[in-house]
Amino acid sequence: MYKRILTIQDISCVGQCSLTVALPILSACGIETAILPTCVLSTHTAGFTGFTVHDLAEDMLAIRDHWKKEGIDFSAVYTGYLGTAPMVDTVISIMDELLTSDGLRIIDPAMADGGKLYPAFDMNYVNAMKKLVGTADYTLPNITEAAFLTGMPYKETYDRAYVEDICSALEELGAKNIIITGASFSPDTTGVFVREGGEDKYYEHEKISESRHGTGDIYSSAFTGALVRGKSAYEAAVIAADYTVECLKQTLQGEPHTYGAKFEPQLGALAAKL
Ligand code: PXL
Repeated sequence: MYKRILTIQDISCVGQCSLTVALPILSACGIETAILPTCVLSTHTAGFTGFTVHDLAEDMLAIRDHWKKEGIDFSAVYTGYLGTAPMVDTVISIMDELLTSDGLRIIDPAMADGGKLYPAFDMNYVNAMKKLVGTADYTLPNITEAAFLTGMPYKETYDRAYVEDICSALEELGAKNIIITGASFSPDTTGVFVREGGEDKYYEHEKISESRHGTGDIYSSAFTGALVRGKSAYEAAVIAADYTVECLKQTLQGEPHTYGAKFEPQLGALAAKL
C-alpha cells in the first residue's frame, strides 16, 4: 500500500535538526513526507544565543482543517521538538483526525540531553510530553528524556536493569514499543535498547567521542524511514544507529563543524539499505 507520512516538529532554519533533517532523510528513505512546522526559529536553541522564534500553533489547526476537507490522511505521524506544552493537545488532535485507522504514532520526545532539559523547556513541558508519549506506538527517548518522563533518577552509569525499569515505566504511561537511544553499559560503547512487542533486544555500537545537536533527530528520522519501509523496530533501530554513527564520524573529519552533524553525505548509503 502506498504510504504518505507526516512529520510534526519545528523548523530551525540553520542548525541541522528537526524538519531540515527529517524531510531529507525520510525522502531518501523513499517515503512521501508531508511536514507540519510547529514553530520557526532562526537557529536551534542549543549553543546559539539571540535566536528568533515564531509560534505556528494557530496555523497548525487551520492546516489540519484544510487537509481534512481535502480528504488527506497519513499512514504514520512522526513528532519531534514541538516548542510549547499546549501544542501537545494540538498534535494529539491532528493525529486523531488525520491518521488512517491503522496509522502509526511515532513520538520522539526531543526535549533533553546530557541530564538537562533544552533551554526552552520546564517540567510543564515534560508533563505534557508524558501525555503524548502515552499515545505512542513507538517512542524514542534518550536516557535523559526517559528519566524525565518516568521520574526515575538520571544516571551517568547504570546497568541493564535500570533501562528495563525505564521501559516498564514508559509502558505504564501507555507507550507500546520503546527504543532507548544512548544506552551505554560500558565506557567505550553505547547502544540502543529496544522493547518491541514486550521483548527486549540490545544493539551495542561504537561510542563516538563527541556529540552534536540534532543527532537524535537524525536517529529518529532514519528509524521512522526504515520502520515505514517495513523493517521491524529492532532492524530499524540498528539501521538508524549505524547511519547516525557514520554521520558523526563524517562530522569529525575536515574543518570543525560544531552546531550539528553532517548527515547529508551518508544519505545514499542509508537509502541503499532499504
Ligand atoms: O532535537 C533537537 C532540537 C530541535 N529543535 C530545536 C532545538 C533542538 C535542540 O536543542 O533547540 C529548536
